[in-house]
Amino acid sequence: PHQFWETQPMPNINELESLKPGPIQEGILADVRKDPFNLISKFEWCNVDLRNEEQAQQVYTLLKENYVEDDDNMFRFDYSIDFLRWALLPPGQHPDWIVGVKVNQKLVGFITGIPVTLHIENQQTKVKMTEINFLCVHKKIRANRLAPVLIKEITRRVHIKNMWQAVYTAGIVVPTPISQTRYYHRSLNAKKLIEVGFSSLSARQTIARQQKLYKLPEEPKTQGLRAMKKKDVAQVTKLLNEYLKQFKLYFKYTEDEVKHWFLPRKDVISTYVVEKEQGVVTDFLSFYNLPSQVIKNPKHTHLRAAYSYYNVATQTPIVQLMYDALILAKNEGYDVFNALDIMENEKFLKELMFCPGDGQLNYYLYNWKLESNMLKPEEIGIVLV
Ligand code: EN5
Repeated sequence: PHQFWETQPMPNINELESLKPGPIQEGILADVRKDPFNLISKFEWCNVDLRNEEQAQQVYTLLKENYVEDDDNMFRFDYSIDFLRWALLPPGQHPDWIVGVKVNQKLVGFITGIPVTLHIENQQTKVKMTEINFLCVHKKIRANRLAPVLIKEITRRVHIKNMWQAVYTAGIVVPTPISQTRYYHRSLNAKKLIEVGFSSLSARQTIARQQKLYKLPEEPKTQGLRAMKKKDVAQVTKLLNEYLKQFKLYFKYTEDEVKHWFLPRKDVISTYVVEKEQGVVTDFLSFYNLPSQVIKNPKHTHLRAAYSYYNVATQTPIVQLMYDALILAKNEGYDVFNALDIMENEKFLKELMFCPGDGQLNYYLYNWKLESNMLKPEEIGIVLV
């Protein structure tokens, strides 16, 4: 059933017992293929430069029309160009890790990697690797088995940089997940969620009752809460790295990376810090903007969704901090606030009236065997965008 994945250094359930923790295959730099994998005729590789307006537009359109949908094909992710630049041009990015496949100048396939340092299971094990995302094949050529070639080609380009592991997530199950997490949703605009079919009314419910149930105050409650600024970077970096150490999977962030990933960018990433006394940042919250296109609806074209990113609470109760996140997101015009059941999120999901969604998110490590084969969602300390 997984013709391709069976050829890859991914443990299957029966092998898990006999493997020892660490890399599954040792990589040999001299053995890495020097030239790109062959494509069927008319298909060509290209490196995509997202700083270029036309190329960014091509990627935007491919993803908007062909990327991830929910199980019932009602919604499809609609990543903006600014978001893609944020997600794919972090410090240290390699130009040939943004890979396209074209047919007669038209982009029909895509896959990306970004460099990360991943800490795995204990604080000593840190591995420089790639985070893979945005694998997309145009709907009209799905029968051509292009996805395995895209995966093999980016793997080759990562190997050339002497890196042998990857981390990625997917809504579907392939061999072999290291964790299975669930999406939770908090309604911010009950009427619209019902109108687009994102949520449904039970027999005894009315729109008015739902609106009342999910009503939020006009302003956040936490004293000293404000948008993150450049001057906060050093403190946020310390708070973040210290916080993440408790998880079995987390990235180590440099100050440059925190600047990139956390400084607010309009309609991309929102980060708010708590500055209680003069100059001391004690907590922060963040969420990113990922709208979905509503596939067939007479009244609405888009759903505005905020996704919980990283939140660190050392002085403010986590429930209060995240309640403020909901209020801020509501005031920024979002219809729904989404979060996974990872990190410490279970501590606020129920109390703040999040409901489990019908979507799962599976986490994967390429060419790495864990000590504990499966991680619990609350042991995961990384969020991919
Ligand atoms: C790439 N590296 O399935 C990985 N979303 O629950 C990408 N469901 O929005 C992988 N089906 O449950 C992404 N409403 C995998 C996720 C793909 C998208 C996806 C799910 C996540 C989702 C919604 C809408 C379902 C529509 C029908 C959902 C019900 C909950 C509702 C929330 C509001 C309050 C009342 C209850």
